[in-house]
Amino acid sequence: MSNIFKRDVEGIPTIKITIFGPSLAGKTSLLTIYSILKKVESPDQVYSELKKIEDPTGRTALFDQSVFTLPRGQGTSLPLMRYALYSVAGQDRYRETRKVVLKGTDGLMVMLDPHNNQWQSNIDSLKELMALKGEELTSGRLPWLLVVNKIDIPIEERKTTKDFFDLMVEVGLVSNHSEAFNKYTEMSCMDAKNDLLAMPRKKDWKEHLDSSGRLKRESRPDSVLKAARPIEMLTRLVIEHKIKLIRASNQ
Ligand SMILES: Nc1nc2c(ncn2[C@@H]2O[C@H](COP(=O)(O)OP(=O)(O)O)[C@@H](O)[C@H]2O)c(=O)[nH]1
Ligand SMILES: [Mg+2]
Repeated sequence: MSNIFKRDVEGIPTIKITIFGPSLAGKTSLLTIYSILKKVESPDQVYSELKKIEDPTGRTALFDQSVFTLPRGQGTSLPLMRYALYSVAGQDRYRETRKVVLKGTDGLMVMLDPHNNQWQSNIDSLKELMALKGEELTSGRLPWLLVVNKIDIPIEERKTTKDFFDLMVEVGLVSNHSEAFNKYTEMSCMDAKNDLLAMPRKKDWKEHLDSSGRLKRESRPDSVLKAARPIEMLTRLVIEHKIKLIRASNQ
């Protein structure tokens, strides 16, 4: 495995994924939903429950973190691995903590807020990110995806997909709309949370459980699929990227 995969205190190769974005975008919400989902679907893969470091008002003060074991795919030769999910504290005053949380990150999820009155905070956040990690992101050295949350907000109160593509080009994250399209997803943590919490109240609830009482993966509501997919895609991108590095270093 070489040292391309970092190892945790138990010596298990662990990849670090960080969610970066402005305050209130929904970063903590996404980690919360993902943790609930894993707990009901695959409790054996929850290595460390969600830890939140909050200030007295309930805002993220340093980071949130949870750690999961990677499911072993059929026929893969990958050893036991873990992925640690972090989200940064988005408020301006925590700028210095964000640098620390970003250290050693293997994959980056940018999470933005489409609400009209949050537009400037998206711009500030992306500019900060470009100053810190721009070179790694645009060169392909750091795998990343961009997620716009809160797509449940009425269209007249939020920015459009095109606005976000334009912004991605403007800050230099991508060079054109087709590149932006390949990195971009929209979702709603609120819809995902509501749909997930409504499931046990459904008449056919039992049909969604396997023989051990776990939620079947194919029973994920569409909103939950959309919320979990970027994390799962990014985890895959990071592993593929690292495997390429290992192959290159063995040649
Ligand atoms: N309408 C809507 N509100 C959301 C959504 N996700 C999160 N929120 C709300 O946005 C606020 C900030 O969420 P939080 O997860 O703490 O954001 P963070 O600062 O990025 O960690 C909270 O009031 C959430 O309830 C969503 O998908 N839709
Ligand atoms: Mg937060």
